[in-house]
Amino acid sequence: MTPQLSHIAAQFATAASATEIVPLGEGLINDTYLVTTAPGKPSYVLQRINHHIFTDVKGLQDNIKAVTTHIRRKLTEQGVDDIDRRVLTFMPLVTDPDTTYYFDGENYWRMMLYIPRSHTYSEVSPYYARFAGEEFGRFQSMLVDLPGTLTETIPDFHNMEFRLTQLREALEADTAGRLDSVRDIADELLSRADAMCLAEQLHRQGKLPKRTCHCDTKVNNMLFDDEGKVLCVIDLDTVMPSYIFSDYGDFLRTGACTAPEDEPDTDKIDFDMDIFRAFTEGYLSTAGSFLTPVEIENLPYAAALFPYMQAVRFFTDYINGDTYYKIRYPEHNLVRTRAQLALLHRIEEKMPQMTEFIASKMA
Ligand code: GN1
Ligand code: MG
Repeated sequence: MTPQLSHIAAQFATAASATEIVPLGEGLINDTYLVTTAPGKPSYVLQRINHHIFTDVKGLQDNIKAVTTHIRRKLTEQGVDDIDRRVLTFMPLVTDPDTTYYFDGENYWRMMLYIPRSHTYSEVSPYYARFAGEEFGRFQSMLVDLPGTLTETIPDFHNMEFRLTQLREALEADTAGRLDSVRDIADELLSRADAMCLAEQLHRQGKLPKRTCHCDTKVNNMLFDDEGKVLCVIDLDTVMPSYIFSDYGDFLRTGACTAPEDEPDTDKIDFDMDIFRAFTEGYLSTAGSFLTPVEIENLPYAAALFPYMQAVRFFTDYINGDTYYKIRYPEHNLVRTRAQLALLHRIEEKMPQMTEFIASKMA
């Protein structure tokens, strides 16, 4: 535990002071630590917010407050008894009960209650995928009547047209001089550009609404209890208005993929239809009541869109010289890109089956 970290932890109004602070999780953007305090007292999660990416930290924390307060109220109305395990609790500053972040002159920090006896997984079985689908659908449905509008913490975050503009700019500049050796990937990505911007096209035609979405529904952004039941959704940084495709598609990108998102051996990458079916069934059971026919019929497109968008984002970062995502080795973003493209290919083969399954559920 460095003196700097314990000094930061001490800025927050917690039940007891830190005795141990160790790194936690594997996020690609923020730095996360588990803070242990005295025996019998709660533990906490301390996070350094990447403010180069989340430039409006106040707006970010205001969003999170609006969302967690709203969900807390809904759970209370529903008579749920273990509310502190079902929604995140952010700690205020010792000096200011209305502020949930601390600026140390260089970095922004926040702290939340650690939910004991909780687990995250990087893979799920079909059995748990069903619970995950139900929970993300429930999360979206609880936020359907969220008063006011949320800030787009990262503007145009899941806007495919914008992500392609960033890619084209990166290719044009070729800052790191890497384009020559990977031109085939650039060509493949650009050849699908128009088809993959369907969501923006539908939105402009007034056929696709924006709703409050989580926008980072990777499988490891969900907490499960000891019995494997879903407790709650975590990592609320990107909760913002988006198309429901975001949450549906990004879960399947990681949850239904048979390998990690940076698997170097693309032969190991497949799209697991059992997980697809279980997740989709769960999702439709809780979100089906508010989804429109256009949203439902384009769920297979959503499943393809997110590996594609992630390939575009990883590749853009590779071309830019790795300025956005944390990398563990020089070619990491390129390996990630290839893995996402391989997954996209597997998904494209299975889209007719997906369409058929969804139609059968809605019949
Ligand atoms: C980032 O920080 P993390 O790992 O939860 C990224 C997501 C990507 C994901 C890919 C703010 O999420 O959009 O899908 O990496 N978050 C941001 O693993 O860019
Ligand atoms: Mg995360």
